[in-house]
Amino acid sequence: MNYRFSTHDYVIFILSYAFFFLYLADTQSMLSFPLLHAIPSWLYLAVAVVLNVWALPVPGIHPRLPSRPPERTPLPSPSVTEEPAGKAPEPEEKALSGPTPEEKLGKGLSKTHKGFIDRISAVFKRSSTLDQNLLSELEETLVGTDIGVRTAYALFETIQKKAASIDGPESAISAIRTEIEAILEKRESELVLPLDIKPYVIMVAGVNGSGKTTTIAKIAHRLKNEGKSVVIASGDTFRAAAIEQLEHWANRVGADFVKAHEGADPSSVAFDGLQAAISRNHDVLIIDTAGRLHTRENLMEELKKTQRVLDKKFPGAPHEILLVLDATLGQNAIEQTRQFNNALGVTGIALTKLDGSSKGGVIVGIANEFEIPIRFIGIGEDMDDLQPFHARSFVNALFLDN
Ligand SMILES: Nc1nc2c(ncn2[C@@H]2O[C@H](COP(=O)(O)OP(=O)(O)O)[C@@H](O)[C@H]2O)c(=O)[nH]1
Ligand SMILES: [Mg+2]
Repeated sequence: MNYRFSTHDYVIFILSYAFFFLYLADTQSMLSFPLLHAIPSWLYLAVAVVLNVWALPVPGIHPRLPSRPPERTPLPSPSVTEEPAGKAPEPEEKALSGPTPEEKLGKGLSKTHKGFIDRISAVFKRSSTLDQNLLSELEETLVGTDIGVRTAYALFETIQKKAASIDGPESAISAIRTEIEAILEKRESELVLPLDIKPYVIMVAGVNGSGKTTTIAKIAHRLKNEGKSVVIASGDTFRAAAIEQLEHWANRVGADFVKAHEGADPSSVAFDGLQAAISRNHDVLIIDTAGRLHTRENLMEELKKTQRVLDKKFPGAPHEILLVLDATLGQNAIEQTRQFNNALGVTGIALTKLDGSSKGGVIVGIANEFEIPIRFIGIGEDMDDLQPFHARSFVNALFLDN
């Protein structure tokens, strides 16, 4: 069972033993206080037993454990997805064994399939000859998707060049698929921790609500499963609730946590995190950052300052500047990448909320316009719903008609 005792649990345990000793002392007539002695000894025992059982991590009994199986760890505030109302619940056996990563990816990308691939397919289904009319319709459709104008034209030109060999809807879609895969393949590069860098410092940036905090929790969860020791620093000091949210997840995934107070200087929190990572001998430090600031000071300047502070203390840090992007924003994500990359030199991207978006085609635009590795994709709110980005499986899932 993946449950860690918290301070709260230990206090309850200690209390339960205190009551047990009171019970023993009372049965041996060793309680010298008349007030304590007046209480029947069975009551001490009952309280001890109740407290002890209460602190056991048993689903349905423990106050902070859900009564459903704990393998899947949902995030606290599910965002609204476009699931049809009245959908039948998944069978119990399915929930226990769980879908495979491929099934999850296919399901996660089903909305993007409809919003991107189905639109292109529809063009070819209207006519079987690749004439001028169809080509201009394709051009218009591609520009209307979320991949961005530049990438739309690049894709269009490739198809135009291959026009002679395209003899029907299937070969047209297959040509587009090949091109998309070629674009995405160039950005496939998993986040691998080098053995000679310790602590490996990951600074996570992105606008508010993009999914930074939950992505940090998911990455920490992955790293912990790989046997790494992780410390998380709460550099988003804008709201106290954001710090608490991160602390909750750090506890939940078993990562060490460096807490800041609301309004603290983000770069000094990052510095404290680095200091803690070094002195406590952690493998990885993950730093959360703000998507906006208390002061009118420029966010990018603040993030650059954090970068400088880290590099000064530990030359080379941060080793990864991970930009978290929300797929539901469509083409805005391209603009965000440009801004963060110009300011910070982004070294990796995590694209979140693909499961809730029909605009996931934006990943093709990002991959085409920026030479930045795509490290992760977020396809849901469970801890395991962050997958390393693999171009081939992504494209397979994207073109899956489900
Ligand atoms: N459906 C879905 N929701 C996500 C995903 N990643 C993050 N979220 C949700 O997005 C919301 C904002 O996330 P949060 O981590 O607080 O964003 P932050 O402001 O950048 O730290 C939360 O409700 C998360 O549960 C994802 O991959 N899929
Ligand atoms: Mg946050």
